[in-house]
Amino acid sequence: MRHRRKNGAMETHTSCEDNIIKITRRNMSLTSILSADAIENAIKDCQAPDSFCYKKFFQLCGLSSKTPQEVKDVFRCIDDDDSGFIEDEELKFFLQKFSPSARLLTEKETQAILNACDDDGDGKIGVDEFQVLVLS
Ligand SMILES: [Ca+2]
Ligand SMILES: [Ca+2]
Repeated sequence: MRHRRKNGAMETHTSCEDNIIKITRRNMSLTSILSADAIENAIKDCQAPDSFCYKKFFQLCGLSSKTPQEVKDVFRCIDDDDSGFIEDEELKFFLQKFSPSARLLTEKETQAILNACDDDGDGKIGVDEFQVLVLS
């Protein structure tokens, strides 16, 4: 009985620490890599539905000129559930990861991104595919 309770307490402690690490990592990612002005500028440019162009967006927010490692950090920030992939659901909230008040991407826009970068055809974006999309 005592042993069980001890284990339970330890598990709670661990998951709590995990959450803190995740939150810290997410908070630092985008703001420490990209300038707030550049992000604002990029979001403004695609305010109208279906006007999102990933190439232009990555250029305006400054991501295209970052290192592969920095692009990877941004990827991690967009990968909300830490699955190692950006799925369709996460892609919808793409702009909001850069600015919380930004709009959702439309179905057409998320499809356009997937069509452009999903090389292995699994319907989601891996980190390599994301780096190619941003840096090529
Ligand atoms: Ca994911
Ligand atoms: Ca893929």
